[in-house]
Amino acid sequence: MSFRYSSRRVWQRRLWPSLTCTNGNQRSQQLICLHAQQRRCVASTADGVASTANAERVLFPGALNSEFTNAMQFIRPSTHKAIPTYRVLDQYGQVLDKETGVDTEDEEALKLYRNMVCLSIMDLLMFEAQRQGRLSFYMVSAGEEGIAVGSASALHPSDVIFCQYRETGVYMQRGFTLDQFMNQLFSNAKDLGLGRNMPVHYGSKELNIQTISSTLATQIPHAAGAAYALKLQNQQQPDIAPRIAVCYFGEGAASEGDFHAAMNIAATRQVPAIFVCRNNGYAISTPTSDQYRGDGIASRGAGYGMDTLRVDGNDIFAVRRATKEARRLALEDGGRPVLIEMMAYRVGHHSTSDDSFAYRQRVEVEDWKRRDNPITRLRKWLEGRKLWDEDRERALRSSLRKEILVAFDKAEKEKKPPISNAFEGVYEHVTEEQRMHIEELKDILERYPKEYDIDPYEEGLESLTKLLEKQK
Ligand SMILES: Cc1ncc(C[n+]2csc(CCOP(=O)(O)OP(=O)(O)O)c2C)c(N)n1
Ligand SMILES: [Mg+2]
Repeated sequence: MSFRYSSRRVWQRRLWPSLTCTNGNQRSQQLICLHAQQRRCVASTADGVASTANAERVLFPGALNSEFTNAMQFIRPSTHKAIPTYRVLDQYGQVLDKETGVDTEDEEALKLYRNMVCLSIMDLLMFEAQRQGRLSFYMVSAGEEGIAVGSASALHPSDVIFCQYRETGVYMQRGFTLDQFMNQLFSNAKDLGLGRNMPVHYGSKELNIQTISSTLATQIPHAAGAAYALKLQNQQQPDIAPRIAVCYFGEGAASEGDFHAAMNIAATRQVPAIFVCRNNGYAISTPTSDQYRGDGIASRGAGYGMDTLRVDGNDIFAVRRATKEARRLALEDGGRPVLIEMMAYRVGHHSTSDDSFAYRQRVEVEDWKRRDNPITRLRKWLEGRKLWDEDRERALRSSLRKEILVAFDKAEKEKKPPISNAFEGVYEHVTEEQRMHIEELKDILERYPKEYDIDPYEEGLESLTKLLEKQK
């Protein structure tokens, strides 16, 4: 009895300061949480206590429910079995558990297949376009199409998504159009990002996908923070459908400090978030064997106290089912973070700036291409159900190719945004220093018209003159 009393006082002392700067409504909600936490604390202490002479376990504040032992056994990860990899289909497109089956309608499966094929064709064409000098940069998703398309298909459109850069399939599945992709790749005047970002750094407010940033792992704490905001919003606005934050990152990004900070805050705050790690075996030229010694990234999720699953990324049905279940878990008890490690192999080069055969054998890549692939695995399943054949494949590929090239040509011909755009959007008014830069730039462009072709830019030099006048 006396323990219960003192534990309540400890909880009150710990939590009371955070209650002082809130309004009445928030305060009563926090009090409800406080009482729930007290109840949990008391329940977990009721039968195992250090003060009892023959206690079997101790309740250190930092390790609840740990049994005493007189056997000194270091944990040796190398003696443990690796975390298993969840699959629905085998490599031949056969359903492994006939009873559970596949929870995707035929029509939906065909749509997923179409999007994966579209993504792979777009990747090939854009990679070539970069080689021809028509695009400055590109990154393909080869081998990882199932992860992006499959997981996005299991989310709610209002969920807020944070991507790394190899998740073009997430955008495609959410409805980002070919025109929108192409406008961004060409940084033209119709680009949603105003032509200010590197190619492949898409973003869409309408589709609830935050704009990609190249600075590795920064999206992970952003997602944890957004998920915390969503947790509060879900509580405070019960008549709106609850939503979660979803964050994608590579296993290489998981070596950044930001990853660890984000995991820990997400776990301690119990936020409604899914962290999707794409483990594709490489961080540019660094293979996973040089990145970590533990059991992939999944073991870290368990370390942070999160529900965690490892999934075969070549199996789109497994990806979909895992994401659907993760979303359900993420919204349980007001919020809970979940980590899914999706396994795949990066078939393509890291980006158009990389030649991966400088650090890996061609035969390794060829082996993987032959062995497994998310597109061929789904195709085998579709063929097994008589939903697909060679003729349909040929027709689909030819029509997608045409659609992509039409969008490509259109975007290539579009004007670039006005040059003045480079100076806008940071300060409310043009600063003195910026004014000097604008004048200098204008002067250079006027003096060297042969060196600097300003024809492709909307309004030509006029936009700079206008900006200077507007800001007088
Ligand atoms: C903070 C930071 N450090 C380094 C880089 C350079 N960089 C770009 S991508 C990359 C590898 C990331 O690997 P991974 O997260 O596994 O993603 P993948 O490219 O395999 O999809 C590195 C090191 C960067 N962009 N940002
Ligand atoms: Mg990687």
